[in-house]
Amino acid sequence: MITKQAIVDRLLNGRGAAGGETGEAFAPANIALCKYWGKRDETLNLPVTSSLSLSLGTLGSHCHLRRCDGPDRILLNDEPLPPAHPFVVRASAFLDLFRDPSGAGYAVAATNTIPTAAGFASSASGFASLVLALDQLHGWALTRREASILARLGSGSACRSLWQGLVEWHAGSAPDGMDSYAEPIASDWEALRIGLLVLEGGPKPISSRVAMRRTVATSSTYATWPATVAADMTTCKAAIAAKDFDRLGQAAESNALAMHATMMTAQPPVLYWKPASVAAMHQVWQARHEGIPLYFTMDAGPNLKLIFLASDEKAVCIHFPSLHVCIPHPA
Ligand code: 2P0
Repeated sequence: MITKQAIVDRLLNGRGAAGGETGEAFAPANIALCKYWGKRDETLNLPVTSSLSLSLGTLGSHCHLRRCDGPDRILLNDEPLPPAHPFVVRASAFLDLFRDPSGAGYAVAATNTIPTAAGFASSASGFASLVLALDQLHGWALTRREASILARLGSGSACRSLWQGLVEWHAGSAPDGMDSYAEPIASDWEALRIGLLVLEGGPKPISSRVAMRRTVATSSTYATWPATVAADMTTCKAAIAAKDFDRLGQAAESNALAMHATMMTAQPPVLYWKPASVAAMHQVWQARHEGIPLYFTMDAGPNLKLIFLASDEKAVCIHFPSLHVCIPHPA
């Protein structure tokens, strides 16, 4: 088995002469239009399939970093977290991969601009911003591809949070994952919009990591998932090249529903949907029936994300007044 430490040591070998006192970075959150659901390597977060995402613009994570004496000190949204907090345990285990030989700690101040009460995951932007801040602090001069590989070791979807806009994560096939990284999809499609529809906050009944593992191990329909994603990726990329919004929206919505279908057929089943989620899906379909090109996607939670074009924002917000609209390519 290849360890995370082996990958980090190989990537950072001989680097770090020009470090500074602090590191500071922002990374946007991202929402997948073609989902990452299932790992071929649990240690290195290597996915079964490629995936494709859209960033949330100014919604994401800021990370400020410096060295400190003693154990790591972690502030989340200005609140000091106790050492046993799950966020501290996960962040410190990741920071262990990069620590100076002295074993000194890191003082991390993480601030999420994504509404935390809304139940939207911020681990992707959190790990991406942490890697960029570590790069500054240590002076590694990482390429974005190398940063993407390191962010993946923290959380799979974090490898897509190094860029704004449309991003593809190449699944790769190498056992060490050096060919499993993300990169932006060249596109000047500035009219794309994504909206967050908050239906329920609160903690998830089951983490996406656990649900993913259970789906791969037990779902009676998971065998069809890789071919479904491959076809949806091809459709989405062709739709992006042609700026064919309906084709993109249809493939993204269908991909999200197919992912949820693999969870529902796991044992025991995983169903993140709540009555309000289903009601919102019907509302999206009704809006579409009325002529508004509007599509949804859904992740490991009950909330929906709506995809539409800037020209339809007013009409969409009449149907969904509480929608938080994001511009994936902020100025
Ligand atoms: C995605 N999700 O593509 C999919 C769709 C959730 C549903 O990536 O175990 O937090 O850290 O690699 O990245 C959430 O999974 O999982 C996720 P780990 P991660 O956005």
